[in-house]
Amino acid sequence: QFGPCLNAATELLDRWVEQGLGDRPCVQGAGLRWSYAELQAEANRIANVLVQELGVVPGNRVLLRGANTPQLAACWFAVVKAGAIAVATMPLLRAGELGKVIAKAEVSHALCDAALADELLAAQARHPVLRQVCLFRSAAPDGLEARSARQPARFANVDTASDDCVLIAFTSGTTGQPKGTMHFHRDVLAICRCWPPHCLQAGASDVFIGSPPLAFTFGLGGLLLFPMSVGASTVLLEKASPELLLAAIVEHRATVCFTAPTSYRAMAAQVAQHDVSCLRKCVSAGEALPAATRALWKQATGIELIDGIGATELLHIFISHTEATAKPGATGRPVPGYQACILDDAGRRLPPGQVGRLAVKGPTGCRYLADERQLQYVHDGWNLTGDAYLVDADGDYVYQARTDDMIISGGYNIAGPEVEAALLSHPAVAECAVIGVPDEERGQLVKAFVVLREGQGGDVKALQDHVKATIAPYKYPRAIEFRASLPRTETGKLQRFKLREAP
Ligand code: 3SK
Repeated sequence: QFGPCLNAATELLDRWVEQGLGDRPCVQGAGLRWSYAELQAEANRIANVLVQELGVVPGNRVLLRGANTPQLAACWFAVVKAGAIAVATMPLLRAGELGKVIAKAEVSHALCDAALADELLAAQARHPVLRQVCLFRSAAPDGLEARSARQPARFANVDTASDDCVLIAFTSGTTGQPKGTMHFHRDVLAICRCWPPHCLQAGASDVFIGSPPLAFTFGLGGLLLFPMSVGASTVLLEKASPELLLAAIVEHRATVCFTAPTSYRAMAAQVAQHDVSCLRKCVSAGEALPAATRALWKQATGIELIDGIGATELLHIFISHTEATAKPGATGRPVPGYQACILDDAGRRLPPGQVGRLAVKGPTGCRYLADERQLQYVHDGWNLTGDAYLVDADGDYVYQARTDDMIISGGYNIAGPEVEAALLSHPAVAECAVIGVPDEERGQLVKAFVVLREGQGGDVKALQDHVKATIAPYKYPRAIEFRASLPRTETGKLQRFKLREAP
């Protein structure tokens, strides 16, 4: 475990420079390539700006807003060094959503990419609690670059306690109601010591790349904390559509990729035209991985996806397999350091084979910021993640659905994602979402929303027959609607609640 005084930036960044390894490549993107020493110098200068010019004191909440760039990474470490709390926000948030974050987290300062300033300034006008906004990637005389150029490249990190808060990560989950989750310095280091050494096994020569924003803890861990915890380098992409991600993998000879199942599915269709022989580890999280997507990626690249389930509330992945132990359809086992079990609605443990609520305990856990939903999430020290799982005969955890995505139709319990996986194994289907809609006769009716692959026609009966032939026939979608796209969060999660609101 960790001692009482600890600053996560000392462990993840400064340590390498102190060990004489400052020249190692650390972070690249947006036309920049910084070594560990260069990132440290940038972060130190920004920390000096925060403290000396903007009046930040330990415990202040500093909102960070920007696409994935080395500058955003430097801002993140500057806030941590200054003993302040980084409030991560998704780049696509609008003024109204930013306002909720500012009010809830009592944000006093913000570092914002100049290209994304308008919505933040509009939010600031309505929330004067946000006293100072400083823009980076800006040529303005009071911009962060001009200010930091005047500051020394040395900074003595604030001597924070290991259980001082360092990060408030917001999650809207799949319901649209944002919640702030608080994480300590020790949590940031704990996630680097649990999943990566056991399930990823990356080393200093690896080059990490991927699509999740640093504002999403999947991206913060996978694209910043984990590479830096082993002295590796990372490529931060401002835009990471599947096409751009594939091209960037080739350009940077990336070896470790983090992205969501939908992105692997889209990349698999194009990968034959690219030399991705550099890739050695591919991590899928953010959403349940359909077996068909695992198979597609393996067929296209020879690489077994490392699947995992994490949660913003627990900071990162807590159940996962390695690529050596991967089993189609199963997420894996509790990551060393974490325990898991399956509970019924009354909180009793269920035996293998029975579907219930996933409960998780470990070095990280849910601490909602001023939110009574804490009472629903944590019981007796167990975090109830909102996922329905079963443990199979081998002891592997098998995802069924979000607990609110279980469909009860004609007396049967049907997991929407299982029907989605069956539909996805049909060659005409690019994407799909399955929900339960009210039905007089059956209670709920299984309804699928399907996005077709280019050039494919929508044949409802063919898709229904395909599902009936793939899984138990009673699960087939009795209603199918074709759509051009599906509602997703910025992190790629399906927003089934939006389909439920207006099915
Ligand atoms: O949302 C998730 O599934 C997730 C996965 C990995 C790390 C963090 C998160 C929030």
